[in-house]
Amino acid sequence: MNNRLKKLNDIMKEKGISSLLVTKPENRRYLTGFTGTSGYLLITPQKNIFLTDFRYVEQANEEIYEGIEVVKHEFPMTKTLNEILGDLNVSTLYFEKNYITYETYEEYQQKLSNTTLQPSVDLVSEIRKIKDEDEIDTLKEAIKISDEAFLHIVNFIEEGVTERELSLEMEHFMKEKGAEKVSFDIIVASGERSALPHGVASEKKIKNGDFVKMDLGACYKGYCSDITRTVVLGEATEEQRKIYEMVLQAQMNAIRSIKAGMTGKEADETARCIIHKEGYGDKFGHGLGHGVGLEVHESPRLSPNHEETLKPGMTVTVEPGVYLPGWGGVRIEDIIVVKENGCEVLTQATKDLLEI
Ligand SMILES: [Mn+2]
Repeated sequence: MNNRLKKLNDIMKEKGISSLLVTKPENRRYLTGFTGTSGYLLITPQKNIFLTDFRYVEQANEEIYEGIEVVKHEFPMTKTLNEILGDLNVSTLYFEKNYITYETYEEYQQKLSNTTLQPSVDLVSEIRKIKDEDEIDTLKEAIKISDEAFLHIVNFIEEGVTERELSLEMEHFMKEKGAEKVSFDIIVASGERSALPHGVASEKKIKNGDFVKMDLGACYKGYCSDITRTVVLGEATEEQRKIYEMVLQAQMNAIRSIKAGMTGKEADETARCIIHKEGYGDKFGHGLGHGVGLEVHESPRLSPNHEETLKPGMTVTVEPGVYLPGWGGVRIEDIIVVKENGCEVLTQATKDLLEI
C-alpha cells in the first residue's frame, strides 16, 4: 500500500470509518496517481477499487498506483458501485460531504440500495496539507514557470498595451514552458483598477504612471503556483513608493517570522501589524495567505479567523496587500514552505519595485 493510502487508512481507523468513496478530483489524483477527469476511488477493508468508465480504463491501468484495482463501471456508475458494495458486504459507506452535491447524494441514496450513506469531512485534504519532497519539487517547477513569466512580461509591458494582452502573453508563455494550464484566471489590474484585489484582466490600456498588479500561476503535473507582483510603468511617485515599501516590509516580516508551531492567525498578524501600525489596517481586507498544492487555494489558511497550527512541510502563500479605492493598490505574493524553525521561500522573482 502506498504511503498516502496508509496515512488515510490510519485516519479512517481513528474516526471509525471503514469504507470511503473518494470523489474530489485532487484527492483522487493524490491517492491514485490518476490524471483523468472521471473516476471514483472506493476504499474498503478488503480492497481498494478505482472505478472509471471505458474512456479511461487504459489510462487508469497505466497510471494507478499499486494496490488499487481498476474496474470499468457501467452507466450509471451507481449500478456497478452497488454490485461491488454488495459483493464486499459494505453496509455503511462514507462520502466526501464537501464535494458531493445534494443531487448526487439523492442518487446514491436511491441506487445504493443496501448501503447506508454517511457524510465524512475531507480527510484526504487533511493529509494533503503536509507535502512530501516529491510534491515540493513539483511545486518548485510550477513556481519556476510563473517566475519566468513575470520576468518575461516585464519586458513586454509598454504604454497602450491592454491588461488582456498582458494576460494572454503570460498564459501563452507559461504553456510554452510546460504549464498544463493556468492555475486561475490571470489578474492584471492597472492604475485605479489595481485597487481591486481580484481584478481579472480587462480591456483597459496600461498608461504611464500606472501601478500594474499581476497575479498569476502555472499548473504543472497537477501542482499550482501562485505569484503576485506589482510594478510601475514609468517613474513611481512618492506615494506609490511609500505604499509599496510598506507592503514589502509587511511581507518580509512575515517571511522572517513564520515557523512551525504558529497558528494561521499568528502568522497573519506578523504582516498585518506592520500595515496596521502605518494606519492602513482597514485597507488590507483579506487573509495573509493560503495553502497551495494540487489546488491553488487549499488548507491551511493564514488569516485572523484561522487558529490551525502550522506544521513543517506545509506550503502556503504570503501575500499582504493594500488597496486604496480610486487610487490603486499593491500586493506582493510568494510561496513558502513552513519549516521547524522558520520557512523557505520558493518564489525567486525579484520584489524590488520595478519601474518599467
Ligand atoms: Mn494567492
